[in-house]
Amino acid sequence: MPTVPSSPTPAAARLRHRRNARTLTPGQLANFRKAITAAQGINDDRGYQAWAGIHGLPLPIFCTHNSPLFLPWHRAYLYFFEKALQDRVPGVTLPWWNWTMRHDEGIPKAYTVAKDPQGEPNPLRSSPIQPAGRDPGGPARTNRQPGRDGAPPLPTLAQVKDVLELTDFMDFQTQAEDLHNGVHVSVGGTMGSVGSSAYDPLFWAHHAMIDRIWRLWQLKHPGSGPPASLLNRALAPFPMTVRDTLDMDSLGYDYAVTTAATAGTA
Ligand SMILES: [Cu+2]
Repeated sequence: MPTVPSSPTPAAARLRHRRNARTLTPGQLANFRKAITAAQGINDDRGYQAWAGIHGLPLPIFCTHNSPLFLPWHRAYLYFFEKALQDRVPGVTLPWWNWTMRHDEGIPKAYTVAKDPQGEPNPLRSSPIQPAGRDPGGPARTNRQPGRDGAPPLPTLAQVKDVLELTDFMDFQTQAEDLHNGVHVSVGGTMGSVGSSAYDPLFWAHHAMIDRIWRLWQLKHPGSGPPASLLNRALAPFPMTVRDTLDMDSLGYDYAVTTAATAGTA
């Protein structure tokens, strides 16, 4: 179990911005790759394998799907994983994959090219999967199968806009999770497995997009949120409750151009 800080960073911390994976500067992309590579090189509970293992395998499976905690739990997960990356490279943030854009390209090139500009293997393309993190008989590295026969198309901007119109948090969350499921299935391979999906570096970019959609929804429906009965629910194994995930100022991050753009324009 990775060691997590005892409490979220206080409000005074500087606000950091997550960015669109397709518009990272070469320096931002290089820093993010450096952080992932550094995390991959650590074999204790600060390392990539340990963080990926929280979601699904090895057991216990902590992630919450089909649950009222889906969005808050994954927000906490990304928050602490991003902190772990910032321990490797100060200031890095998780990019998001806006899967409503560039359906012709599909997965952003940052995540698909074989080599980085220095000719080193691209750590965002695939990751090892520790033996206990594999599905029975599953592969030792992550893989993807987008565009295979039967792969559903990625969600569209119109679908995201419809979901953002929903005024009730639980309705919104359920439909956002449905869109999210479709992306996992569309990518296929490791991303199609709850047990192993978090080992694929693309997982974090996909979930950052889901988290961003929640942020856009929060801005659109300022008086709405999870029902009071959920606010004190704990988000194990993280030292956060649902309430702790609601205020971006206290979390210390936001999405670049969030307030100016809809989900489709960045
Ligand atoms: Cu997911």
